[in-house]
Amino acid sequence: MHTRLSPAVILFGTLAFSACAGNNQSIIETSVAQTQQISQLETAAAGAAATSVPPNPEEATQITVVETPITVTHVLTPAVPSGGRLFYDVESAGTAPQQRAPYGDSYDRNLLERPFTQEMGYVADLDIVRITVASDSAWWYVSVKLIGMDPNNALGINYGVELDIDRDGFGDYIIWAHPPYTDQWDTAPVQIFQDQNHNTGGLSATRSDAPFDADGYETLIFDGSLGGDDPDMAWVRINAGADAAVQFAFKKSWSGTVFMLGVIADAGQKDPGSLDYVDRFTIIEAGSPVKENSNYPLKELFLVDNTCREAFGYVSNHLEPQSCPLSPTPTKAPPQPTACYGPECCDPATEYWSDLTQSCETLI
Ligand SMILES: [Ca+2]
Ligand SMILES: [Ca+2]
Ligand SMILES: [Ca+2]
Ligand SMILES: [Ca+2]
Repeated sequence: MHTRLSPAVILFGTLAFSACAGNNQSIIETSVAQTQQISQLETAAAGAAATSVPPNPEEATQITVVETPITVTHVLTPAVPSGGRLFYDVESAGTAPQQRAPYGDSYDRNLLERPFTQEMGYVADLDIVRITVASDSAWWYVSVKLIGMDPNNALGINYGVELDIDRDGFGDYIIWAHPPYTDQWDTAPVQIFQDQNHNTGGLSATRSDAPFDADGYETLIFDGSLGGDDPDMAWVRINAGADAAVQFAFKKSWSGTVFMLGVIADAGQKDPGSLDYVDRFTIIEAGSPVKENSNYPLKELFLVDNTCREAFGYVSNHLEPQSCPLSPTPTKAPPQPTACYGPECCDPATEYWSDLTQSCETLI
């Protein structure tokens, strides 16, 4: 159970008016609850309308805002996840001294690797490294490993989990957490927004449609600080383990068990109604964190990192828009002694090692 102060507006109205009828003047006070007197006043005012003096606006109405506590009582609390499936994001720690991301910023695919300020200052607490998704009978758990250790960074970082239920590349829900965070499961920092009019991907989930005006995830369906019909839908905590700088839990009974899932860390735009950000800014406006890109450095879109979307509850063909690439299939065949495998096999002048594909990829 937690208690929050939430603004509840209580009106103590003091309605005063001056009505002149010849030399007569009357001032009548009433409260909002005294509706009968208000009615009488309105009748009197109407009768004197021809000769009334307009009320002084400063004296006409007094509004007092009183904060009353809202108590949220929980029924079901997440447990401690174990196991789960991993997927990875590019990390920029190694290249941060050169004020650049190594790669991993594929603008048309809505894949952002921008844990940098607009001046290309690196923010480790924004840099997603890997995601672990686990479940039990009641919950999905999403653990986010960051390079940094302080999700309560003074920049104010929102962390989000995007769910694409029908796997069309247009996100359908975002579980959106805001600081301050604690190491205890809490719903108060969590909201869930839904896209009800299918425009989180703009016109296409596979390209930047900027400049495109849309409302992203526009509908708030859960606010953990207020409770609601189900006060237990989504939770967050921090520092839950080496791979869980930020950890989410959300109810299976709400989300179902089939979706694509991606994660975002955001200290820049911080606006679910503007996702996908690649549809708000052209690549020229947004800039690039990759030095080999002609749009380097970052410009309008910065302080944000996100992941590809991994499939859960079904067998993916990895062709879904915004999906993670196919991971190499584990094989029991012994490694070929002459085969070169690993980052040391890449030509540093033209290639980089990809944790996603487990192979050398050509620098863009
Ligand atoms: Ca990253
Ligand atoms: Ca969708
Ligand atoms: Ca798009
Ligand atoms: Ca929308």
